[in-house]
Amino acid sequence: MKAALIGLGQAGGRVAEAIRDADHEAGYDAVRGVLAVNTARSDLQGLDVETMLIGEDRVSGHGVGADNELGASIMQADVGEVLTGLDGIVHPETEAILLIAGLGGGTGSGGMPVLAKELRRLYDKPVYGLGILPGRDEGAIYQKNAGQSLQTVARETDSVILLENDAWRQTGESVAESFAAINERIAQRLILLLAAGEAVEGVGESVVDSSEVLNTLRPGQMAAIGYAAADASPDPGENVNVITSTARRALLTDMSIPETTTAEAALVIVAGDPERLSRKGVEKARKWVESETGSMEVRGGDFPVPGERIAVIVLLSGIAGSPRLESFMDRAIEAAEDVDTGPERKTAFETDELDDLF
Ligand SMILES: Nc1nc2c(ncn2[C@@H]2O[C@H](COP(=O)(O)OP(=O)(O)OP(=O)(O)O)[C@@H](O)[C@H]2O)c(=O)[nH]1
Ligand SMILES: [Mg+2]
Repeated sequence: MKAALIGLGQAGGRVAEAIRDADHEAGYDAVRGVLAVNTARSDLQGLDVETMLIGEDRVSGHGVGADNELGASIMQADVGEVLTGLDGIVHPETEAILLIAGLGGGTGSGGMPVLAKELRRLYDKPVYGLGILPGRDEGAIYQKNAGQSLQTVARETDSVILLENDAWRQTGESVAESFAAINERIAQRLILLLAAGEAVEGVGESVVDSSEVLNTLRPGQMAAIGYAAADASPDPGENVNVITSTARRALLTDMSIPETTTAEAALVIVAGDPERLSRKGVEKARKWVESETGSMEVRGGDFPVPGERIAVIVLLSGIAGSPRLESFMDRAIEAAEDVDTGPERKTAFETDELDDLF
């Protein structure tokens, strides 16, 4: 699928750049334009993509400091400029626009729903979100921002693919230490999804094409993605079990929203050398995902790429019932209460139960 990427805020810009790099490295040519938008000048300077600074009149290039209402208001005020900046980024052949942001901050969190709404009015193309949710040990303001933003993003985009920052974190690493590694993992998975059906020679009927990705991502729904890979045998017959066990690992151990195994629709993409891929294996994996997710709408197909390994992508759409997503929303609601009453809250040293001496 030919995609335009718009990274909003710090996380958005970095992840957009990582996806573009993964696309170039693999030679897929699915990413046809990238723009990074931020209110913080210094966060744009390190990026090797086209950039745009917004809100300079209000925050002088210093970011919005996790104030997502300010982030939304700045995007609203400067949206004309952003849309003009997309002239060279969104082309007639573009099949989807992907907005990317950390939903816990200010610029991306507030900016994504505002920009999505305007883009959907302007373009006759699907507008998707890739939203990063804060890890469990991030502060209350991030949880609150992300909960608020997620609700609005789900409403204003054609679908939002979610990632929780704890999902692919290695134990012992802080969130900040692992950003680069997490961003690479996001890129590796997203690019397979975007590139499936692109740059494929000698397309067979079992090959996934972009319409299957588009049809799996349903309007108003939240989605998650998982990935796993394994060495494959030169004999496709021996790879039936390799494909099914890899699909199992992708769904059970790697989802971008962990512990998410039910969905309304799903797509299973099996990437590998056509000489090694087994049609039977792909069909078995698809059937297994059907029974595991309880979805009657599971698409499956292959993505012919050279190499000795087989990789499986599982895309789940309609994951509102995910327990992990529910516990995130609980966290966000609780954080909103804390943040609202925050400034007046008494500490242990300022309690009503003890009178001051004088
Ligand atoms: N995966 C990942 N998450 C990030 C990265 N940078 C920040 N985050 C997460 O994104 C959220 C904060 O969003 P940022 O992108 O830093 O905020 P912003 O949009 O720049 O907004 P302001 O800085 O408030 O103006 C937090 O939950 C962070 O954990 C990154 O490079 N990768
Ligand atoms: Mg920032």
